[in-house]
Amino acid sequence: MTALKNDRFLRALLKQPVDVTPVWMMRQAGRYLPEYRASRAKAGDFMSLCMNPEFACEVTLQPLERYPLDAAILFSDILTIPDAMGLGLYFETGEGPRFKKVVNTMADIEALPIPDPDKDLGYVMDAVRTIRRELNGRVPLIGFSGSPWTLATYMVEGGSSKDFRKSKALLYENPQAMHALLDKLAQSVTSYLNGQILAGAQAVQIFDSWGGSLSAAAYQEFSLAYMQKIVNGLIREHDGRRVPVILFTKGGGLWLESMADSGVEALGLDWTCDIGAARARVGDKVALQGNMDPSVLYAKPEAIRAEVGRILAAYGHGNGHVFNLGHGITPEVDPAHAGAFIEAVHELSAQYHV
Ligand code: 1CP
Repeated sequence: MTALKNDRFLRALLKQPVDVTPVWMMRQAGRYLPEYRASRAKAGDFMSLCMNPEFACEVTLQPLERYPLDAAILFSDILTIPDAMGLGLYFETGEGPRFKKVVNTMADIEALPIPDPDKDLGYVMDAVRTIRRELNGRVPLIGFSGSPWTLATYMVEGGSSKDFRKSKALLYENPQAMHALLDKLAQSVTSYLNGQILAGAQAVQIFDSWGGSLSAAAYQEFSLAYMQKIVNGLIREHDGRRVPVILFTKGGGLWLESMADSGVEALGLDWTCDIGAARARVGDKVALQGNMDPSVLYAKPEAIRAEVGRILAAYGHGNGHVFNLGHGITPEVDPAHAGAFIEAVHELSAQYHV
């Protein structure tokens, strides 16, 4: 394998010294980029982008052609797993993801297969291999999956939800069924992420986008416990290097201590936490990734720069910070503003690494 030319992202996750704070953006390949919209039109639709390794590679690299990002993230979606379980994922234009089949009962759950990464999700493994080849060591490649709880919400609701009415009703009415579903998803996610690592992903992130919708007790029992199972089953060394794991629970700021005890290398923070206070709470256990409000990118470059400076100062001197947004970049953002953000992180962070 080619040696990495820029490994500051992996070094920061392992709390090793870096010259400047590394930065990437959740959803960095996406609709705010005109070249992404052109590729999607060429492919036909979003799932065709994901399922064709050449297209997935093309859009993964697009933000790296524009900006000096410190990591690439596999272009795919968290909903590939429920699709591979036979639920039939499709996208209604402007409506977000939908499933042809939903999961309601213990019988539905028992009938779900655990996908084989190479047979059922081979297109994702091919995309990882293609992207690694094309990156040629420029920056590390991040693999990812949704958390069991986050995937379960889509499978039970049949798509996106604001209130998680059906998934929470199932959780409280029939906790055994919810546990059975989460257990199957934890097994599926573990082998999916291990497949990505063997195919060449150099770090992995678990997106627990909807963990923050749960009560403190339910979060422990129905989200964190299953992410813990995954972490326990992941390949942690590959090709002679540690493969760091990042856990991102959106809205999880109150539970950082227990997340830090899970054995992951890093926690992703949304913008509701003060990153300095978060650092004091987790101590030396984990690195932190985050946490600018993506809405700051609607403001002028000077305001973006000021907010980047504020977050860098809040984290303070020393190692263990990967800069990111607190959630995905939105389609309305001006690409020039994303550029100003990345430039500001590199320029303003050098003083914290001397
Ligand atoms: O082109 C389009 O219209 C599709 C928009 C889109 C994109 C660009 C979707 C549909 N997925 C993606 C790519 C994607 N999804 C990536 C690519 C890598 C990157 O550049 O970051 C990643 C990491 C995801 C992960 C994902 N998908 C999450 C977790 C992260 C998060 O934002 O919380 C979730 C919740 C999804 C589900 C999903 N897929 C697509 C949409 C619009 C959604 C969210 C719907 C909802 O809000 O419920």
